[in-house]
Amino acid sequence: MPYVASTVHRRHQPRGELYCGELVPPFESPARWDHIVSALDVSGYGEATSPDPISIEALCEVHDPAFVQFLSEAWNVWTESGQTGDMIPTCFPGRRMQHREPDDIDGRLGYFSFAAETSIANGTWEAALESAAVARSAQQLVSGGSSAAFALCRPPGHHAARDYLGGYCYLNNAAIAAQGFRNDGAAQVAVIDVDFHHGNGTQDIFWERGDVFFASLHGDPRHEFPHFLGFADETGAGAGEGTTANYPLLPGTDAATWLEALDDAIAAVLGWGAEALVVSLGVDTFEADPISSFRLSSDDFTTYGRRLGAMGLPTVYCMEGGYAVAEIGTNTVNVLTGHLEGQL
Ligand code: 7XA
Ligand code: ZN
Repeated sequence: MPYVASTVHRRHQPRGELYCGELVPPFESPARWDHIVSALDVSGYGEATSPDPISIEALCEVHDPAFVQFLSEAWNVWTESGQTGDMIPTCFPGRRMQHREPDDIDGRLGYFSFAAETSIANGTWEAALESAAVARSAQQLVSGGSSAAFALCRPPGHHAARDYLGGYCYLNNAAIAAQGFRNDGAAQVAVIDVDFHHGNGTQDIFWERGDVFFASLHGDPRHEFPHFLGFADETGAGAGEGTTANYPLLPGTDAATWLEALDDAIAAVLGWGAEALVVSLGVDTFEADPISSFRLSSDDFTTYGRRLGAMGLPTVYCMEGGYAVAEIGTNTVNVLTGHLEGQL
């Protein structure tokens, strides 16, 4: 399976993450990427393919142009206004407040964010843009004839909605890949999100679209981030009614329960008639993940990779979360290798 990656991700290195009332070293670190590349190398996946540049117009197929404009200029505007720290959002539009973009950069930051663990630093925009390019290039490899490809995206993307960032995500790489499949001729595209956290951003982007099916298995939002989306009764609206499927699962969920939900999601996607598949691949469902609570073992990743491969769809895997850094490479490669075994 070919994989697409770029070292430009290293430009994104926020100084800290707000976690349990402390500013701690970010869980979403450049080392994650290094461990995945090493594991791909050891397992014989060969050299990475470099991405082609992605246009602003391509981003705006799934994101609000005003949000993209904000992301592209935020760091420069922030530093030119005399700020020296990273951009941490601290003020959000609450219920019954106005949803109007302010002029002030701190106000704009809060307006375009939903969570404060995610900051914008020097190089964040360049890395996020490259991460989107990685996803789109992997999708183009698949549309061009490869049965599957892996997009080693960093920063991740599935929490980034049409017009807000959060959960370590800025641009929604999986949505960009799904839109790419549509542009390249697939009439119906599915996204299956297997990250521990609900893909609120992807759901938001495709909520009212009947051409993209979104299924997510994740920690129950009553207990887990992002808390305010991902309930089982969210099924889409308008033309998208019935094309969203959520599987909220309790803390401590084991492989048997998780795989049952995956089988259900796979049946829903196949029954709907998907012609291409994007997998939001977070491996923070791992039993030793430091910020998550499911109990999948490294072998379980191979098991579910086989089931995804057996769907027989042209597939792009987009990297999302996973913070057990020592095992992130093994767990990621296990899914990809399982996929290759399953598709035979
Ligand atoms: O899939 N998303 C993640 O892995 C990021 C979750 C961020 C949680 C932050 C909670 N304060
Ligand atoms: Zn996650």
